[in-house]
Amino acid sequence: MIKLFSFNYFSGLLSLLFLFQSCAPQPAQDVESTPSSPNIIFIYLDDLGYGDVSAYGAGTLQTPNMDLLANGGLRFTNGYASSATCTPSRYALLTGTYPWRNSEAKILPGTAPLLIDTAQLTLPKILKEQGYHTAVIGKWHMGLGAGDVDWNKEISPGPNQVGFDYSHILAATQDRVPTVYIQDGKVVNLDPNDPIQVDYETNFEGEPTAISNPELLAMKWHHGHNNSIVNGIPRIGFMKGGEQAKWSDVGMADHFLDQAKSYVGERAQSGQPFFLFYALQQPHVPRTPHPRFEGKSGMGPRGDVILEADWVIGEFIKTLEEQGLLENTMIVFSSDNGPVLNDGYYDDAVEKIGNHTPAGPLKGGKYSLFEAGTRVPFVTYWKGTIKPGVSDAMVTQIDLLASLASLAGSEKSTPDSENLLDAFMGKSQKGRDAFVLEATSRTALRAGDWIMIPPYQGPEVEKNVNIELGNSAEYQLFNLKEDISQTNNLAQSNLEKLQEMIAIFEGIRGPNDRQIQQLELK
Ligand code: NG6
Ligand code: CA
Repeated sequence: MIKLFSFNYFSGLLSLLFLFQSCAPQPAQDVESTPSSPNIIFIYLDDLGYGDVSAYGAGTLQTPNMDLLANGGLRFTNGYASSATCTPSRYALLTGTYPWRNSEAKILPGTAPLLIDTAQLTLPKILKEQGYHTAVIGKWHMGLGAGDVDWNKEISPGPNQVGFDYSHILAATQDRVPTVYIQDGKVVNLDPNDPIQVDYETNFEGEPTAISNPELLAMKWHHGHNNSIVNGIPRIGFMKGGEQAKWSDVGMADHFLDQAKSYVGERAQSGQPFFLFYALQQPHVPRTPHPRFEGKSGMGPRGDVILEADWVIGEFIKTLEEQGLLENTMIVFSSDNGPVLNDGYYDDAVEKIGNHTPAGPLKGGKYSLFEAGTRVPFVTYWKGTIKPGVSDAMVTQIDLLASLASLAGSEKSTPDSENLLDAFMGKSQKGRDAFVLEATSRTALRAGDWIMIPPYQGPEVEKNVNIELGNSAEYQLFNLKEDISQTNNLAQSNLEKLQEMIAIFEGIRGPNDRQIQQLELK
């Protein structure tokens, strides 16, 4: 058994060095040969795994349009989301800040208040200052309002108060109420005579739920997801009213695609550069492919919605091409966290997976501290400017803030975001040295080729989702270059490396932080 290392002179010095490094202003990148102020688009999937994209070479699913980006751009093999769940990842992406610095950055209910402080620096704010028009279309899941939202009035603060000129979103997740689209703070198609009410604690009298009226269900729940029923699908949370405003689940992909296409169409006419955060809902549960894609993958709805998302991406790229935008647009393609098969509904994802490997060679999945939780497909694509290739540089979604700010001519940054523009442009193979990843309020350190997971209490495997979480009574240490699947724990045999990793980890997180986290988990 390895003892916890106490704060000593060595780790103290390292902490100071780290603090100094992370607070020091980052030098501006040399972007002389890079055209400035291109349009910037994030195509951001929800729960898409490292092995779900065929260009990543692992699975049996064919994703030709995602491959078009991955093979025509720079495909990162060490690209990380900041967290193994959605809300913290999205928070980090937009704010350039480690999600574990904000104790509220956890999977949020649909009634949660806005997670980003309206005074906080965000990437869309920086880009706006640089003359960009900014928009978010798709899944938000970072809270709305101040905790007491009246869904029938203007909902604020929200995306439009943290840097977006335009927003057309779903509030939380496809499996959480309210099941309506919200545009610039207003519920779309709301009938004032049929007001919306939402509650995550108590049902509204007389409203059917998955428990009271199982005969109304078109999709069965496995765990959670047994509150209000919308379109035959049981959800998380209770909702009443708003009949006319409710979205069509099978039409959601087309809906957001139409939105994204019209947005870029309008912006192309304006001549002003734009930033679009296009956050697709697939393949998160409930998986509801349009009938055009039903049965197409042979893997059940999870495979079908990935093919649907792939088609959507193809259509969207076609639009960019038609509008003459492709040569002047930097596209970042990634996912908010790793894959999961059974995430709460009976939808054949487990039964029909066949030989497909959503996590590729990686261990774990969504919710996990192991690699598949946070290492995701990560591609930068810019026709004619970024040379197609593969990069092994360690890059994270937190770094997009400083890097894209730099691309747009701004030196603004945050202490956590590193300016890796040269790596994103393929001009350098040098990425980050160290990164503290997060999974359901636990953290681990990736530094160089190594990953160190501190001891955590809790189950080794989450039984419902059947995913190895990374919890262990012992420290875990893996050399990812030699052991990408994390099968060989070297903590006992390489004490020197372990000690070095703990010192770096404590330097970033602070020496007492992990113990506090552990107490919270009990
Ligand atoms: C979990 C849900 C899961 C999914 C997840 C959020 C249950 C039992 N599970 O709490 O289905 O909604 O939250 O996923 O309710 S995420 O990708 O948005 O983080
Ligand atoms: Ca997600």
